[in-house]
Amino acid sequence: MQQGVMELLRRSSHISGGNAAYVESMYESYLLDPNSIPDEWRDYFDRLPTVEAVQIDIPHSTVQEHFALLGRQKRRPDAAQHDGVSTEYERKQVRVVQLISAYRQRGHQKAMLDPLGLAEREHVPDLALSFHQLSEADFDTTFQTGSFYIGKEEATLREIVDSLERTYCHTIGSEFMHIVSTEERTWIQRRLDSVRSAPAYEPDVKKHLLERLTAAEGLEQYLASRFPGAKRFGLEGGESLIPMMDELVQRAGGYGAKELVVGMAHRGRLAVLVNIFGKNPASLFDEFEGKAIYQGSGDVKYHQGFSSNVMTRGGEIHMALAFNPSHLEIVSPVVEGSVRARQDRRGNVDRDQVVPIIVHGDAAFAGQGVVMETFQMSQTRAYVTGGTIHIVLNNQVGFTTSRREDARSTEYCTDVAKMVQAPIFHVNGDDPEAVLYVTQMAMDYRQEFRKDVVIDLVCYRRRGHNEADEPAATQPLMYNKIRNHPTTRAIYAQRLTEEGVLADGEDRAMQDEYRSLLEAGKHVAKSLVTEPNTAMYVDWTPYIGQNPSQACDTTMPLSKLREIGAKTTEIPEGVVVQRQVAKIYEDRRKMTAGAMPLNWGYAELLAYATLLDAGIQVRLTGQDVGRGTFSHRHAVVHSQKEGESYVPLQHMAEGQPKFDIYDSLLSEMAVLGFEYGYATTQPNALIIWEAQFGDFANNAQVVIDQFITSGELKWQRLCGLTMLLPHGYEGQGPEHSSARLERFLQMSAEENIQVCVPTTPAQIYHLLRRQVLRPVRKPLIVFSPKSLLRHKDAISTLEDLSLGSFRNVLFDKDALADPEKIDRVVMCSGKVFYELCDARAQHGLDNVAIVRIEQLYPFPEDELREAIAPFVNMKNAVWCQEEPQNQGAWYSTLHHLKHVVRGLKPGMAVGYAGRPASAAPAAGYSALHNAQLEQLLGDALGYDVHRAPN
Ligand SMILES: Cc1ncc(C[n+]2csc(CCOP(=O)(O)OP(=O)(O)O)c2C)c(N)n1
Repeated sequence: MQQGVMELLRRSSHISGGNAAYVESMYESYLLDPNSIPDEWRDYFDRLPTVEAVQIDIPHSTVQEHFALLGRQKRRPDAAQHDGVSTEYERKQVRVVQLISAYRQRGHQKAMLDPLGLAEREHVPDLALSFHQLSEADFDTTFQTGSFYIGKEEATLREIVDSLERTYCHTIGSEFMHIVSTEERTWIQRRLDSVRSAPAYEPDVKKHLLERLTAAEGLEQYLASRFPGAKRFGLEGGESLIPMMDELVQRAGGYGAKELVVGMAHRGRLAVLVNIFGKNPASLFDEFEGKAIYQGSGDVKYHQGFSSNVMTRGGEIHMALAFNPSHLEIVSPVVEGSVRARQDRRGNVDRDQVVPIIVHGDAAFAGQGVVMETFQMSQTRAYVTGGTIHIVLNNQVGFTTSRREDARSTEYCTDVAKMVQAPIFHVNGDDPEAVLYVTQMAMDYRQEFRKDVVIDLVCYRRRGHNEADEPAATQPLMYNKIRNHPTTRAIYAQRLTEEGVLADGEDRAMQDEYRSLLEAGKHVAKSLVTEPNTAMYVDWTPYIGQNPSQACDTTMPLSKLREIGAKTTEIPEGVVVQRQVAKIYEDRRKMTAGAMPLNWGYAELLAYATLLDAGIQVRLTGQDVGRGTFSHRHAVVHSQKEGESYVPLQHMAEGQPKFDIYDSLLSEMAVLGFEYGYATTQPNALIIWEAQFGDFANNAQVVIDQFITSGELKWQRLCGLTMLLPHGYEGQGPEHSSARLERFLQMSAEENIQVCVPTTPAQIYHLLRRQVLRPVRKPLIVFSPKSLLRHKDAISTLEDLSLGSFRNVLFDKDALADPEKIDRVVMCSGKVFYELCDARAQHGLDNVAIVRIEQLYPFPEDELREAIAPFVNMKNAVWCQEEPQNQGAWYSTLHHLKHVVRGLKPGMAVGYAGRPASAAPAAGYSALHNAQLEQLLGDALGYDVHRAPN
């Protein structure tokens, strides 16, 4: 386009000589940054034809108008009126515009961001006058200011440079020119330019800032003196976080927000708990003294969550600090999930009533991959939360690792945020007013654009990584500097005294007041609501202390089930369904009528549909869940005509609960973390994450280890999340066979989770219903099938759904017909059952019973005993699995099997029939896979695999 436009401009009879040069450079500036040139010129270039339309003439009147304007602008009293001089002036004018643009692009690199002054302020060539062919000799020349000098059309170059330095290179470094949206960029630019990045705050605002800094410093000092050497991951050096958080809460409240969910790591957490959330200092001191009473296995004090209500200028606001493990950053998606659940609960589609705030460490933010995943989720349909305020508590060191050479390759620790074009405000933590200003701007940006924004609070760490560490051992120069560096509070108090804002003794009085409150063990968060509005909480009491093995009635009258089934297959006429999908829906109609056996996909959808009918929300996410990786679900159909999608389960009845089904981005870790956050916030819903293949869940292992399996025992936080993990040895190679059952079983203890391997459509139907109809909220890990989705024998009837329930153990009905014939009992889980049945039939074996254990944890010993007790002539008991011996359920289940078998037949061993131990989950060659299968079936059923069947 550029060449074409230039040509067009040149050919215009009105543009010649110096004028053309001026317009050309103006146009170049426009291409670089449309906001860097005066509005009229931007509009003009915006309206220029594209290269294809370049032959079309620009109306002469338009060009004339602009040159009339230009003429007015250039005829300065100090400019001589002959052509040469005015051309030179015009050139300079353009250079000034380019200089302004350069400051916006790169001013942050020169800004004074480091309170310690250790980071050398960079020499940024683009900001030198000479780079733009300007010099100090031009200082007193007056130029047009374009969109920079808001409210002032022209200024001397000296004024312009002074203002640029103040706006872009002082204690705030703003990165926003990477944002593609002109509207957003202009918004930020105007905010910064209008007050030169430094608004004049009223004395009471300044005093409040100092009071909050006093709180931050006061708590750490108090803890240091009362509990010297105790680990608390103090905030010292980053005290500005407290006024920042305080402002975020107040400003969010002012916008009408009702809830805030905060995620943060160890650093400064105690200060936030006490000074922002209003945790009673006395109970914190009890924890330091080991007096606190914990339930379950508990957790350290700087991982504990908390919630409270505080009063803001816009009303009461409920705040939750998420429980988090030591694994840095993994709490981020959990916070997002919790926020989304709250927004959904409120029906807050504008996402302005619940706001996520996440505090990061600089090393963790730059290093942990889940940060990128969480950003990538931030605007997707399934996971959007309307923008997160990210605060990086950038103390310039990670444990002992220095920031530049080792901690990262990026320029800033915040660079990852640019991938979603978030604005990034770097701010010097020793300038509390600048901190306040960027905080206000960040919250305003979030509420205006509903997108993520980052504040990089550049500060330092006064002590070691924790209070027992000696930091000078690894960062000698930095700590030499820190030792002599006054605290942020002291610097600001001095500034306010000099400004005359503080009267004599006021500073001391503030400190004394805070300390005496602490000593009295009183609340120090002034806006805490002592009698909170309980309507803002969800009542979890119905789910607490429930027996996880309690029975559950999941039956439903057949007629009602048929009625619901019919609705799930209704597709409006206008939606033209693809041929295979139409066949699936047609088959479902037949299944509803009882004309066809019911398959897995339909049973699963009926579980959702019946729950919706019972008023229960269902949410299902994961990669390709709409169709289903194995094409069995087709819960979302796509019209072949218009391409739009239609979800029958969203059209079951007027005012039905939400049925959310979203294909996820290609992430496991952040997505599973998000769903954990959602499920721990919303008890009365079926929340499901499905892995594409079960083995991919290991990308989310941290979420599984740190939250799903241990969260309840560490933090007493219930979670009813369901994970569907496709699992089964189909000869597809080492990947995609195993969802690593052994890992989940190894993590099972204290009734923390449920591990199930359903093998029939009726079983998955009842299992999913049981998960939410029982008042038990425990994570459910389902090892779901692949080939069984279409297996001729893995079928059920509508009656099985209507009348049955989930059975932890499936008895062998055929064998029970004549139990005395049975001398061999094979116990198994999952798909291998069908292979065992086929082999038993092929070999004509009538002495073998095959019992399926469909729930492996909590292990159903009583039901297993009941299933095999009738086989009084049992001589062999065998566990059969398709997984290798070191994997699958064998080792973690053996003690239960032995206990049951020996209870019936004292001294009897339990044999193993399965693949030999293996480093990889499965064989890479299908011939080997088949040979192993034949062998394990023979071992289980007790025949010689080398002899042909009868
Ligand atoms: C995933 C993970 N890896 C390693 C650690 C160990 N660790 C704890 S704090 C820390 C340094 C964090 O540095 P930074 O993010 O800058 O936060 P800071 O402690 O400086 O506030 C490390 C490596 C951890 N907690 N989590």
